[in-house]
Amino acid sequence: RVRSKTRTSKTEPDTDLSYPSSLPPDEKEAFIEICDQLTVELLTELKSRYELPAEASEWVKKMIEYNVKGGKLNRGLTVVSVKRTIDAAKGRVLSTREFARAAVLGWCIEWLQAFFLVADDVMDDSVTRRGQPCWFRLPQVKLIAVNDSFILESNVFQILKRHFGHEPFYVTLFDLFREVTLQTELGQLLDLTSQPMDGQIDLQRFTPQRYQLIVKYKTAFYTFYLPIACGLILSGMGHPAALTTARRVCVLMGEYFQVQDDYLDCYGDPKLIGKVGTDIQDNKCSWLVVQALAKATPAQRTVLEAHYGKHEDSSVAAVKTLYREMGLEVLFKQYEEQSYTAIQKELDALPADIPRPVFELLLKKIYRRSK
Ligand code: DMA
Ligand code: MG
Ligand code: MG
Ligand code: MG
Repeated sequence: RVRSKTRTSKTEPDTDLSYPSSLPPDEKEAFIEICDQLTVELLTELKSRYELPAEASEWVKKMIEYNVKGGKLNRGLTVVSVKRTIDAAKGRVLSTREFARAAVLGWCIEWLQAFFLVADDVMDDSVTRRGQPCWFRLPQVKLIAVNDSFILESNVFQILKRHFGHEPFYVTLFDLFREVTLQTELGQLLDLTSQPMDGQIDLQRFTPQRYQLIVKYKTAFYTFYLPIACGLILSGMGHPAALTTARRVCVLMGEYFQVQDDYLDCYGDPKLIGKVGTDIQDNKCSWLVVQALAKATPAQRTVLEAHYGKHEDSSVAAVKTLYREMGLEVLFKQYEEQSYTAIQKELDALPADIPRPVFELLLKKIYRRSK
């Protein structure tokens, strides 16, 4: 009898995994090289195990190249710095292999982010992302982008299984990614339904409480908590108490980060942020509109009611003029300083088992960011 050659779901032993024996000295370059290896592995598996014809795997290759690379890589690189910082405290230096494995986990987050962004741009009807047209804007792509975003999400779990399936902490990692994905999707739900669906504009719903809930779920968990938790788990430091402490600080930083994102949507330079703002047109529960509503006179509120959430250039301009009159730029700068100080204070109180330098580095990277 001929035995079926169909592969069972065996988890590869550690020795099956190859990592580059040397990497460029520049951390970011080395990190990017790992992405190329992961892409090759995924495409090979699509052809061999999933019978994907060359034409279709070519699509996936282009789709990955277009959407996964080209970000700031803050999230992915954070996994590496957590691992490095914890090892350094034990007097150890990362080997090339250890760097590569931390980088693989970092790329899982970058891949997850690519999934969220491809879908987010469809839902937000955005125009550009990372300095190029949004993926769904390409005439040959359109709504295939929806399925492509699912493929990017599945890729995360393929990479996790291949590289960490044999580890005792695999289930913990898997559960973390699954949980953070759901949290982000729920945040996106809150973001997208912050206005009633019947076309009525009800600015009463844009409260600071609603805002905090949206940004905690749609941004903080995947942007800050996920990379830190990944680094802790990979370093054998992912015990519940450490994760809970990390989560609290990450939620604070995430809120600060999304307030900046909302500010930059209106005031950022598209050449730097790589995207054109759409929050006013999209009727988003942005930090700016929440602040404006909190201090608006009845006349100013009428302006917002007439122009917020409208696509005409004149309405967008009217809202921007109002923001200027209300001094929202100054208010943001004040928030930025206050928030920075508050986070710094939290960091000073962190227990010893949390890698404080990593948080400090992250905070430094985002403080007064212009992109
Ligand atoms: C960001 O929301 C959240 C996710 C999950 C992508 P956003 O729409 O403000 O992001 P961006 O400004 O990058 O489109
Ligand atoms: Mg968006
Ligand atoms: Mg969005
Ligand atoms: Mg935004």
